[in-house]
Amino acid sequence: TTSLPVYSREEVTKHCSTENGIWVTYKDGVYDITDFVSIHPGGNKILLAAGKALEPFWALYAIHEGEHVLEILSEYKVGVLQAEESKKEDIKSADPYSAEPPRHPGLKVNSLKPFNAETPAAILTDSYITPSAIFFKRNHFPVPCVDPKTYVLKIEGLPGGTVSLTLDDLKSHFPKHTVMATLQCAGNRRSEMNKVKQVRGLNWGIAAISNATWSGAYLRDVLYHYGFGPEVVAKARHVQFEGLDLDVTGTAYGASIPLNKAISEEGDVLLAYEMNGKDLPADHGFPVRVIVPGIVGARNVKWLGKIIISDEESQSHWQQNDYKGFSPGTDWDTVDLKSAPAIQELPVQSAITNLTDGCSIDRDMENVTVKGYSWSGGGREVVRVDVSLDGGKTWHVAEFQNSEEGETSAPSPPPGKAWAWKLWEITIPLPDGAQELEVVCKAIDSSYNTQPDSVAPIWNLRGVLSNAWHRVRVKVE
Ligand code: HEM
Ligand code: MTE
Ligand code: MO
Repeated sequence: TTSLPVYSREEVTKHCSTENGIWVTYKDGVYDITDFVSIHPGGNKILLAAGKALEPFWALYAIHEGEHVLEILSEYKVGVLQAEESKKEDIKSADPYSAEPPRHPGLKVNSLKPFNAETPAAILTDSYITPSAIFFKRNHFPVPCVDPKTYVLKIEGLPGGTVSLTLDDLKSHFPKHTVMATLQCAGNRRSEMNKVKQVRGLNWGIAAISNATWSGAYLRDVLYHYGFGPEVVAKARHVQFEGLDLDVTGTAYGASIPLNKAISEEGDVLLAYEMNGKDLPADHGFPVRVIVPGIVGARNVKWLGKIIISDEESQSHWQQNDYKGFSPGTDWDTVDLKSAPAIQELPVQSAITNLTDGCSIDRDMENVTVKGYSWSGGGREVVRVDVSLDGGKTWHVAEFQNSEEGETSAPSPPPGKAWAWKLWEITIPLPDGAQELEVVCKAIDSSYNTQPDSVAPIWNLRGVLSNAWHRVRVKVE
């Protein structure tokens, strides 16, 4: 074995620029991460740790706790830190997560800091409208504490200059509209991609998706009220949103949507201040968030602080370098993050919620019941869900929950405005003598788009857009 050179802290500190190389320490190891910086999934804030110890930064992002992160780091080891010095490392920083809201104990937590959790799959489709407490939560930073009395929403890019609105302005000057919309994270079902080949991101199961009613003012009403018109249309293409939640560098979460979607009468884009008939909960963007029905969760900016009408997309990391799809052949060494468009409308999706992979059912049962959800992006309605018990050789058409089922019913949406999911169910006779079933579902939307049959051809390095047929193996015992 070769023994690595020993470096002092002072020496490491000098390596904090691209010219001298970017070095960091972790415990008593010294790492040259110059080549990793541009492919870091968390973006260039990694440079904050240049020449320093990683620990205090990683303490802010528990996402780094996994073995996979240490594995990546180990590839870049170039030396060890002088013995006495490594013990001196005790840089404590105040915990920015000390004021997080209370959360439902049933949530399946993916990461605590920032808080990311999904609804338990078994209860996901128990109600058509997901109770807010168990609605999936996807935060990139600490939840900001916003005082509704002093809250101001700024709008830039209108002819009359910057507009400032209070929460009261929003509630009292504009008609209140309620829209039922399903939100889905781009990373929903990422864990299935991980089984094909490791991807980078939170290991979401099938429940980074939930359905709620949202109430507030239409974004278009607000924009038109403050002077939006042909003059703006001539120059602008995008509407950017900035959150009030900040990362360690003071940069806000941000995203943008096409201007057409924002102002269309058919778009139903809301500046929402209520979720399921109550004030927005802290985790879901209190006091105001934007709801962009049919569009990937990431653009539904919470804790909305600013709206910017612009000729360009949001320059935020999440619009420019993340939430994009790539070829299965693209890896972190070859990826050109700028080359793909930002995800907006999501593809058609469905999953089985009442059976889990590896579960067993009683062979004396005559029938097997399969339940799940289905949804598609862009307001495309799911028109059919097919279910198979034999891995896709033979198929049965599932039934949507209908109006006879009381509160679980979905009123049929106008064409092109199917913002909410459709829950489905089917009971199929148990095939004679079957030892094992491979239960599969796939949805078809109003454009006759359907889900791909397997994960490998849609695998991508970030694990987004995971919408292959959902397959669950069930033992018959
Ligand atoms: C995400 C590795 C340093 C901030 C990630 C992920 C990996 C990674 C693998 C994706 C994790 C996952 O989703 O499974 C590393 C390595 C580092 C490093 C190897 C050191 C060599 C840092 C530093 C910061 C940082 C110093 C902050 C100052 C972030 C953030 C994310 C992230 C914010 C999350 C992005 C998101 O929300 O999806 N990092 N990281 N990282 N990293 Fe790092
Ligand atoms: N808005 C802000 N300000 N900060 C965030 O971290 N996360 C986005 C989006 N809006 C986020 C945000 C992502 S990736 C998703 S999937 C949805 O919020 C999740 O919304 P929810 O937590 O209400 O389910
Ligand atoms: Mo997301």
